Amino acid sequence: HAADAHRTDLMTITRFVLNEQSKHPESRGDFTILLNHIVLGCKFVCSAVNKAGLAKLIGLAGETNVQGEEQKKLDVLSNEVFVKALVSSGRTCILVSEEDEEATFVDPSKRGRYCVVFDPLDGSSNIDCGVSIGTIFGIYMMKDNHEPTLDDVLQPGKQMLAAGYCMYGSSCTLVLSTGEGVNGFTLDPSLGEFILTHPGIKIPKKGKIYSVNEGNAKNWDGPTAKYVEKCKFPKDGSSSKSLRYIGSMVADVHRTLLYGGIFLYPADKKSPSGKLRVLYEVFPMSFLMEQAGGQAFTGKQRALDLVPTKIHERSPIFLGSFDDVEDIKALYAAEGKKE
Ligand code: P6P
Repeated sequence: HAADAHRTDLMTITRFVLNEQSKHPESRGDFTILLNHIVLGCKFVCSAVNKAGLAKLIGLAGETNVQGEEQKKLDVLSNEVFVKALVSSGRTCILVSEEDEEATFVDPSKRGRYCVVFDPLDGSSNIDCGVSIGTIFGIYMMKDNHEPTLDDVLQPGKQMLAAGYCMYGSSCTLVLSTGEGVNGFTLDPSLGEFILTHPGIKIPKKGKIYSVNEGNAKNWDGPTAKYVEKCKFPKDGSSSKSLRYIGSMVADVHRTLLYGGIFLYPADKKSPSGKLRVLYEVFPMSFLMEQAGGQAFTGKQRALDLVPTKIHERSPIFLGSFDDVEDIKALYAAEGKKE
């Protein structure tokens, strides 16, 4: 029966990526293999995060768990899992992780053509109170077949081949773009498979929510302060926006992608480059937003045009519904004219 078809015609993420790959006959399946290893990492972290409360995986490194083993902190453990999964894929040459000060150059015997930048467990300070956290990743192709150098990862976000995040919350949701739109997959724990649940995600053109840490208001610059003021006291008679701020980027961005609105982490006097990291927070989320019909702005330029000079560089970011980001771009442009 047609009604049953969707239940038996399981579109797993692996099948989905293989379908995508079939559109590129020249590809040798390397990307599919790489993605499968990222998915494996996400499944492991999902399982560890869900057990965290029980197995005392949370808290500081050095604590012992019920088995008396020394426990690694969840983000340290997640990082090790992703690094091992990515190296063992045999398809990577450089890895940049939020957890590692230096980039990892993969041994020539295991080297492939892809560079992966990732935050293995973003928002991990929220684990202990059960707030959703996530893995964020972006994938570059190395510039050309030479000895890999940092230049292969210090590329503007627009050069990314793919980006995505996996959110560990009430369900485990993986949102991915390979440059042809955005698709969401939900882990079916009974199958251990990510199933396509959100095909072709498009962000509403305008939203009713703004998402920012109001606690930093005293340090904001003019355009950000003016924009937030407009959200709260609109002059054009429209209704004010709601404030939703979870403080976990993956959760705030996921809500913005599905419901619309704008997420802001502005520069402020204390942190002139903002707080979020360019390579593995700003670029992947900006890539997804553009692919979903939204946009992402740094206060000075299109976020994906930024050329990073350091692997842990930060940038202010305003991302979300196209029209909402347009509004704050106008305020920064007006400020620029005054200078
Ligand atoms: P603040 C979490 O620590 C994080 O890196 C992001 O996930 C989140 O968006 C941001 O920092 C929250 O920062 O300064 O508002 O607590």
